[in-house]
Amino acid sequence: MTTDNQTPPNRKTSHLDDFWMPFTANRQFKAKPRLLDSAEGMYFTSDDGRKVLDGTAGLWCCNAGHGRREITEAVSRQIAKLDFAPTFQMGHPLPFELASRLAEIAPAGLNKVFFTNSGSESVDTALKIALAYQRAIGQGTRTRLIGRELGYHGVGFGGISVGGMLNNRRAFPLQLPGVDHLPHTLDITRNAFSRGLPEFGSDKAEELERLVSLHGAENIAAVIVEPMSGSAGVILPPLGYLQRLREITRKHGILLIFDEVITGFGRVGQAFAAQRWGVTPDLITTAKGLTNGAIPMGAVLVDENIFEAFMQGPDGIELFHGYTYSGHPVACAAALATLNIYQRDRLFDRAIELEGYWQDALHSLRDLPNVIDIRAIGLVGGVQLAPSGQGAGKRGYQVFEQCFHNDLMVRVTGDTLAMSPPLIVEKTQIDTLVEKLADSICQAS
Ligand code: PXG
Repeated sequence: MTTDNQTPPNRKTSHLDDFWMPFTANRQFKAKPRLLDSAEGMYFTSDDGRKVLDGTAGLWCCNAGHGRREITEAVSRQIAKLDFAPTFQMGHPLPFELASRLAEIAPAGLNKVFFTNSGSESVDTALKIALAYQRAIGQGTRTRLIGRELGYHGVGFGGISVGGMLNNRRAFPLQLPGVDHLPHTLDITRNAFSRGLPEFGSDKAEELERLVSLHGAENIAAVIVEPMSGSAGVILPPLGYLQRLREITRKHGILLIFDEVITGFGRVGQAFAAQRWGVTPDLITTAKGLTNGAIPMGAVLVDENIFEAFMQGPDGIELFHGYTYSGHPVACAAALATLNIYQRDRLFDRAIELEGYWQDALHSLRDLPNVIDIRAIGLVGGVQLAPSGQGAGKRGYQVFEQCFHNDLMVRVTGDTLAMSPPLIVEKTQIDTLVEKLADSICQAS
């Protein structure tokens, strides 16, 4: 804001100045931009004409690869036919059809679907449903929420309150009250270079019993965790950990929410991590892969008993919550086309079939300089480097930049490189990805 006696800052130097980029070092980026122009299959094309291998499915969302004609065509047809229709006290067929399709692939019982536009909205929706449900069943004292250290649940006030990534929280001190955090499960000392799920750490779930003893179960509404933490650097659940969380929550009448914004839609080898690891939560939050990233959309899958509890109340609106774009026709069309591709091409199975190859490939980096851990499951992997003497995150960022320079897109969080290629990836492309990553790690050392 400028006042009369203040001159506006004038650092406009290029056409990139006015977009305040999300989760980006704006000044650094604009001084040395990385711009993408188009995408097809496993590759982006950069603005300088390079083919860049997509090692991250965009931002963990393009699970069926880029430029899928079926999705593009479904979106074009739908926008021409019905560009928008309200879903508040009105309806159109697509969200009903999409909800049924999601219920078919969801864990048994999670067959009620609330639509949102993003992962952050899915998380806030799930937390609100959990609180309102406890009231609906006469458990209104259950208002506390429990998240986990290093958890990422998007950027809404609910999500950052239960989330556990310091930088996402520290500048926003006004958060939800009554939130606790379980300890994270990253334990490199005991679990470094584990193949598949790490052996040690299921005891970290016992901390939930301690929080129950401290606050009383009658005051706790829900626990939310990512079954596998994505953003914090691919942190896998120790063997038995999720099972233990389920036992403890069930015993105490606490709802369990799995945030599957990243793990949903095949990333770890089944439709949802809940199925891969045999633990059924009460709610699942999704987004990203739901539409293959083509149109923003999220969904919360809810246990039918939770939904039924709301249907026992007085006539009228059962849940005062929703978004203008909940069940948007164009997003639904994109999601339906996406689910068709996932099922027709058996892409979730591919993540299982390629898992061994993927793990071998990533674990081949073990002896490279500064590699201190490798974690991989399904078609997701993290390679953690020791921080350089210049500070935490510097080496990781250097490798990320070098990868892009070497025509490979990866994600970096701290000193961990995260990879989650589209599920259409071929073995030869896995080889290329790993070679380019290895080169970049060596060059950055
Ligand atoms: N929950 C989880 C588990 C997520 O990973 C969100 C919620 C929020 O989704 P939206 O659609 O509101 O962004 C996410 C998002 C990264 C990265 O590379 C991860 C996300 C988003 C952008 C980058 O770590 N996850």
